[in-house]
Amino acid sequence: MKLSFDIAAPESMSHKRGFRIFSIWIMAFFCIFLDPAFGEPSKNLLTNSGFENLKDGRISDWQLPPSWTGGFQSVGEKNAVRNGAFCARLTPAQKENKWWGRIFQTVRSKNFLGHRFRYTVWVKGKGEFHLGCIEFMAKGGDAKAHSRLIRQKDPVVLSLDWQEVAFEFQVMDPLVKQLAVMAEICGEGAEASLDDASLATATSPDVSWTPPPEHAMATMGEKATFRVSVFKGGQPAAGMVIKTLTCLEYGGPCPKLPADWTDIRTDSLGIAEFSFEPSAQAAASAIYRIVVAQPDSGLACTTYLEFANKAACEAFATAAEKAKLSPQPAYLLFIGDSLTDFQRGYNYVDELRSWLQAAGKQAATHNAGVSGDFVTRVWQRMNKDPKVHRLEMYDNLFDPKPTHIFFFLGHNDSRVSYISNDTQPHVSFETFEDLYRQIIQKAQKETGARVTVISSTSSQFEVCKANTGRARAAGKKVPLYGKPDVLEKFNAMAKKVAKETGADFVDMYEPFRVHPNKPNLLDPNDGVHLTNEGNRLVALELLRYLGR
Ligand SMILES: [Ca+2]
Repeated sequence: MKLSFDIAAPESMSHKRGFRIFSIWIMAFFCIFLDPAFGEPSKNLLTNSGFENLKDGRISDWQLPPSWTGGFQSVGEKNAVRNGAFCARLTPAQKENKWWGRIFQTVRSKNFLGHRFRYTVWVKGKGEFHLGCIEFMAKGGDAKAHSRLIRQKDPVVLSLDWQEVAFEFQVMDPLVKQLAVMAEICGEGAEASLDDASLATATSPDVSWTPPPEHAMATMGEKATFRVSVFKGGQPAAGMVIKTLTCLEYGGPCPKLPADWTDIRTDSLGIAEFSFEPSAQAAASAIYRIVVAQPDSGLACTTYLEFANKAACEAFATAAEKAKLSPQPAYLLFIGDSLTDFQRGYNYVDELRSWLQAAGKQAATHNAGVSGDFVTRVWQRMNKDPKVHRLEMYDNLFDPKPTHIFFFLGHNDSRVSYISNDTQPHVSFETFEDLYRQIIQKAQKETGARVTVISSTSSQFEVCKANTGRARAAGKKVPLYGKPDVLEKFNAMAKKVAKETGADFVDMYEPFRVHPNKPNLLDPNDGVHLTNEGNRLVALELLRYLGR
């Protein structure tokens, strides 16, 4: 996805803003980003916050786009570093008659609306230094205002001693679709050493609440009602403003529902209640995003709400009721590819968790899915190979210790290559067997959890073939996904390995293959990824498995 990135030059030393607009494009892959659960105030939402990680000699995760200016280098001299082996040095260059240098990092979550953040960086050097944030706006409206840079009001004058610079901000504009934090040095001859950056949610310590669930499924034609209880100093807080914002997240026309905040106030018991009912024209599998915020305290949360027909809701409720979950509280870890990684917040992991919780079970989930994964990469990441794609996705994989681990892999392993004339799978059959066994055994040994191997789903192969055919006709040597005979061979091997290691096996292939409405389950563009209907089938099958 491309984001427009129009940022003004820094404020000049006088009172005038630099009005010249720079326009660059950055690639922002937010669909694959981990969505950290906000609400844990101490959690650092930045990656490479200590500037320790380098890629091809450059500092990872932080960017200095070509239309900005300045120098940004890693420094490893012992006396220069505050913590670890490296810090970063930011220096200015002359542009638009000003000396400045600026870097940014994109926040890896889209659930920032309503939250108050505290962004801090330890800095030393000389010159004037600013922290700030960049809000990227949804398209539409003022075409020029695709992003907005907000600086801390007064610059910090640097000295040769380390000092912690802090900037607090709150994101309340519903049009903001992505967030970044930035650091800037100004002045000729200036330079800043940066280390130990942090971005965390910041809430008032005396205010707490019971927010709505992270995900909920309601019966179509009925109102979904949520309650929020707010406490101040441990007592129910009356008259507190609660803001809610509802927009269509999935399964509808673009642009999404017009969204603006609605204000309600807590009653004398500190309770605020609000309801949502989709229009009669809404798509049956639409998902709504409801942001709830208590702006004075900085408390905020996101609920994903979906509606299903009565029969589907009853099937879920029955399966969740029968699901046996032991021990409780249960902590369910999911390891998989894009089928697990995509649609975070409302995919099968979330549907499974919210139905278990609705049935009164104590269940928490950890979604460690990584788009594009296959057994080799899972194994490398489990063994902390520094070169592996998105290594940080398995940080604290077994902490807290899971009670249940689900593996849901196979589509990337079994895709066949163009150069082999669609005969050779991406991962050899022997490697798949060997590594899947080692992965399961390592998980069992290190956690003692109940391990479940889920077979890969059946694809809509006609769509896979057409999709690949189009790309190849355009000269791309892309692989072919979803070949039934190859998938079946890999699934049989997954089943064999599960049996040998004492893991459970859930066949997700047949429920998809024989489903009367199979095309509804799979992305019509590629035939492999799950639609919301597909996610619901996976969630329901897993609930039924837990009840067996
Ligand atoms: Ca460091």
